[in-house]
Amino acid sequence: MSKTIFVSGASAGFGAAMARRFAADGHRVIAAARRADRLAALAAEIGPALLPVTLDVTDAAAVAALPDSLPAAWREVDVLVNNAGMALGLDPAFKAKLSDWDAMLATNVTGLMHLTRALLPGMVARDRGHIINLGSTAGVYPYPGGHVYGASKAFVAQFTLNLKADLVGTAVRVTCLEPGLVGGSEFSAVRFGGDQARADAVYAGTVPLSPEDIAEAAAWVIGLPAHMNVNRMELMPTCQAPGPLAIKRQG
Ligand code: 8X3
Repeated sequence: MSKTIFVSGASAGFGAAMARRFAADGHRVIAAARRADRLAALAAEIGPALLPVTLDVTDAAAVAALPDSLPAAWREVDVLVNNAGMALGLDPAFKAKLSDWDAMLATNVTGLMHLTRALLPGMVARDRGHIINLGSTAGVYPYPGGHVYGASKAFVAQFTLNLKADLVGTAVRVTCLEPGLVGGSEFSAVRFGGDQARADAVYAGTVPLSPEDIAEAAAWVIGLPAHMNVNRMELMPTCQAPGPLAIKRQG
């Protein structure tokens, strides 16, 4: 059955891959992002199955106004993919920029909360819907320099489970997708302030997951029978594993 799917952060990476995949599967996609030029290119590529919406998820007023600002034929959102998010910096916590921490929380946590709060009431009223939140293995397994990024993704995972608790008795589903190493997106370039060589080094010699792999997982999750809810799904490439605990040896 064709669904109307709202994807935040749809101008690149996982979001753009999901927009392409969902449209190819016969769904309609509301593609939201800050970069209107990227969205226009995606709309030109995908055609009328895609509605581009310029939106900054950290703009609380714009997010609150979103449901009523959508064209009437697009207002009944069946699936919200809270994909917008980023990591900034990999310095240790005692050197990290406070402004980076604030920016990560504003998008990964507050933006996700606000979009959820804006679109969830309609889903509950229609007794139909699915929220897919993009968590991360960084929200489960700590690593040096992960501090606020990992903590923001731990929030996403727990928020997902707590939403589920409130939605028992409705037909609305909630899922946290938790990818590990994924190449082919702007993620690492953004984390390193545009240093492409440093970003490329993250994936050197690996076969990471791709944005299309994440879209595959999302497509599977939303296509499951209505009585099946995937609470959390952790995804890693075969070449990755949760690391050993750190030990400082003497001498
Ligand atoms: C991304 C996972 O390990 O690259 O969410 O930070 S990691």
